[in-house]
Amino acid sequence: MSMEGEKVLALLPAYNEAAHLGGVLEGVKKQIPDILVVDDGSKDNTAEIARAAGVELLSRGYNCGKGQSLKDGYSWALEHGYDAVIMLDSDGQHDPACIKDFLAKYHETHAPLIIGARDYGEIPLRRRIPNIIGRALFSAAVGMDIPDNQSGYRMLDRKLMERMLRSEESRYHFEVEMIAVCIAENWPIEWVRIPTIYADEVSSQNPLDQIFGFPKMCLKARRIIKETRQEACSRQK
Ligand SMILES: Nc1nc2c(ncn2[C@@H]2O[C@H](COP(=O)(O)OP(=O)(O)O)[C@@H](O)[C@H]2O)c(=O)[nH]1
Ligand SMILES: [Mg+2]
Repeated sequence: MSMEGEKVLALLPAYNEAAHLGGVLEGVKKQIPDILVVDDGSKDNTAEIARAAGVELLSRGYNCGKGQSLKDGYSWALEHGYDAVIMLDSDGQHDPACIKDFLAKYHETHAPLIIGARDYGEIPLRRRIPNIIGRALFSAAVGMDIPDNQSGYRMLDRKLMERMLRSEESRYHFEVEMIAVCIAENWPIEWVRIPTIYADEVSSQNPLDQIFGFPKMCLKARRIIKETRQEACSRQK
């Protein structure tokens, strides 16, 4: 999609999302014509649904993880001359109608990273408490208020896509690493409000990994910030 001469691509990672992908793509098409689905060894007919919808598709026979699929999507976008991507989940948790809010924010700020932040007030209490604690701990770890570190609804410019292709993270921590990279590089992060949608979806993340992985993730974010800043300092010497 062209916005003041800028080409923007919608990027949807999809793993076994046959039940939701078709509906999500219909919604996305109303907002933006250029769409890429990255299917990553799905065992259902995710790929057929993308083909039937007439969108661009990268599909491989084995699973490499969400982070790797996003990187594949960025490489494709850069090769095809896109200036920015808007990435969103294919499981129905992200309302495609918000794409226009990302475009408006990008137009206004040209921030390298714009993240869709869920309004925690809308989340059931059982989920809200861990979210509030997680927000406080993560924000303290990285030294900046990060209202939503988990959200996969994001817009990235070329500079950040190129930078993230250097990441070695292939799975979920990729998105947290992206936040750390922006903080370390002093690249502004902007936010748009998105609704919280819990449908019948089941997360493919293991709950124990989510709990015990959290402190590790905070430490990793701190380490990335420190190392990236050191790298920048030694470049300047
Ligand atoms: N291509 C690809 N997509 C994935 C993979 N794992 C998850 N996804 C997609 O990433 C999005 C978020 O995954 P989900 O399991 O719902 O995570 P959660 O909502 O953060 O709990 C969905 O669109 C998934 O289909 C993967 O290994 N490969
Ligand atoms: Mg989900």
